[in-house]
Amino acid sequence: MKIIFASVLFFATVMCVKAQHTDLIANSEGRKTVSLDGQWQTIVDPYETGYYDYRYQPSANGYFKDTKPKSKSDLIEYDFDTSETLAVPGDWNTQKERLLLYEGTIWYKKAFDHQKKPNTRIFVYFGAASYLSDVYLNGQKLGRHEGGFTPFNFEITNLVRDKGNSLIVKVDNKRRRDAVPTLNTDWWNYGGLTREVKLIEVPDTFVQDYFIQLQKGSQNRIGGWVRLNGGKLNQKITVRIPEARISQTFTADVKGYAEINLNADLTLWSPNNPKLYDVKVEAETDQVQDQIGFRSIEVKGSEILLNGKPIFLRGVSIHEEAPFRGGRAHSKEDAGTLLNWAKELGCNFVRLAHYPHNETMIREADRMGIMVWSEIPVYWTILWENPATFENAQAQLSEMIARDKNRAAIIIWSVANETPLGDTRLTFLKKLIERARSLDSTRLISAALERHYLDDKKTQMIDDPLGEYLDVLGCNEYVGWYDGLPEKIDTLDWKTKYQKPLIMSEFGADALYGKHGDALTRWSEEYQEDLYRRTVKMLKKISFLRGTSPWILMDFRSPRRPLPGIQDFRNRKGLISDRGEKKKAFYVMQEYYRELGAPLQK
Ligand code: GCB
Repeated sequence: MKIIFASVLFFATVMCVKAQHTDLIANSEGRKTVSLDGQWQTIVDPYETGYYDYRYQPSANGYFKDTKPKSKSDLIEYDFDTSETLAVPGDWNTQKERLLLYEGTIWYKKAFDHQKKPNTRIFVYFGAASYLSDVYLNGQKLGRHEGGFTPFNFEITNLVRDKGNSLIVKVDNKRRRDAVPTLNTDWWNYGGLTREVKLIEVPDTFVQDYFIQLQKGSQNRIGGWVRLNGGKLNQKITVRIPEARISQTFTADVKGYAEINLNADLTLWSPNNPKLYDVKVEAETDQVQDQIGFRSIEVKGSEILLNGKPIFLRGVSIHEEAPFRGGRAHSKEDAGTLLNWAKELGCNFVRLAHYPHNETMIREADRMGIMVWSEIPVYWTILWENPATFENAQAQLSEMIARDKNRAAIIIWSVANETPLGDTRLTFLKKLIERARSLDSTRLISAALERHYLDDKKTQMIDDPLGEYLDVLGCNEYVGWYDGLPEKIDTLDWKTKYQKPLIMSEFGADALYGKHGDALTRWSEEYQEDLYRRTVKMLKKISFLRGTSPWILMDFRSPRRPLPGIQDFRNRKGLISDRGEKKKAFYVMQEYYRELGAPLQK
């Protein structure tokens, strides 16, 4: 009987892997937090011995129990406290040479004390963990999170102790066919607790989330909502923007939800003047503060309008890879280096490929006045027909929007990159677009599509049926690199079936910094430079072009790129090497952006 009870309990606590984590606490930055960053004890577990028993059944006494021998005869085959450590935040691959190519499970443990104050609730918040995480506190499972690039949190109010807490996370970065992304990509599969981990302390009833932006199409009317979580939901909520002399009170309904609607006379956010306001959301039991910019973004025919005026998006694509040291970028310094390079290039826009980047990057873009395209890793050939794959993609999309919906810098949500035409794919992506629009009606939706040739062998046609559902067309093209030699670029005409703006979301060529040759020598800076020259000429002729984000700002690691002495497992399409050296093509693009009105930078 005891055994049955114990195993039922075990099933409920350990096996309940579907346990939903609490909805995201928006703006973890503006809260009372305790950082858990630093060194964590870790156990590398390629066979998942800490999770499954020898019959490959989930074990009741896995590593998450963090058990210590009670006597000298006890058999315990692991010990976090004498195991090696890894830094958090940080990918594991670049911290230890033998982990560079590791794909599997690593267990992380952090011990901490926490004196909980009366009438407060505590959450543990993860900026991101790549890719699949099972989280335990003091031997109890908090839940599971899937997806390597979005934040999640769990409530630990009733589990946390004053002293000696053991927080354990099993992080597994094995690639899977049904995952998002799927098995093959063109970037490194960095694993680990790649972003910050913290405790967030809030009052019993707290402001869980809010959406405060200009209403679609308006430059003087703020719309949105505030949502409370807790036992006292029916409260008064005041939204204050002191600098704009705004203070308006709303009442949350019984579900803790209040709709926001107010007139505002604001200095609008733009690349020339990235004005952010201090915004306070004050409920009776809690208050939060954020810095929010206000701007409108719309399309009209093939124009993109920022604050009602046509704009050209002078962009560049960026991976979340750290300059100089390599590995996943996560710090303010990483963001500063990458975004300052983009500014130097003449950018007012960046495409943050191919997954949501860290929050610091978005907040820096907000402060620096750089518009952002943010996307989810629905990349190449996802399992379109698999419902769980869809749920996963939709969750990643929702978490991306939940975190960044108040950032003026973000103007575009992108749902996919270079996905193959087909009915199941179209249905999948249409549903994602519907979801994005239902969560955020104020921003533009795009996807990076492909083009095809018409019979004349020179017309590049963009008529992907998905185009009908997008606000802005994105198109990746590699004429002159994967498709012919650069002179082919001179012959092309561009057409689209849709009366919509186009962003050339990728083009480029690999060049090893310092390798010279003539313009037909692959991997040379001159080849890349020539390809950029010809591409810029071509771009100038596309009447519906409203933006470009060449591939890519900086060289990045990729297992698809083995060529010795040249690639050495790096995609070399950067305009800048991973050591910060600018290639010749950088200056071609800089010149083009100057002609398009980019201000001179240092
Ligand atoms: C693409 C992909 C990008 C690759 C790039 C390349 O089309 O979207 O992820 O890295 O091409 O270099 O081949």
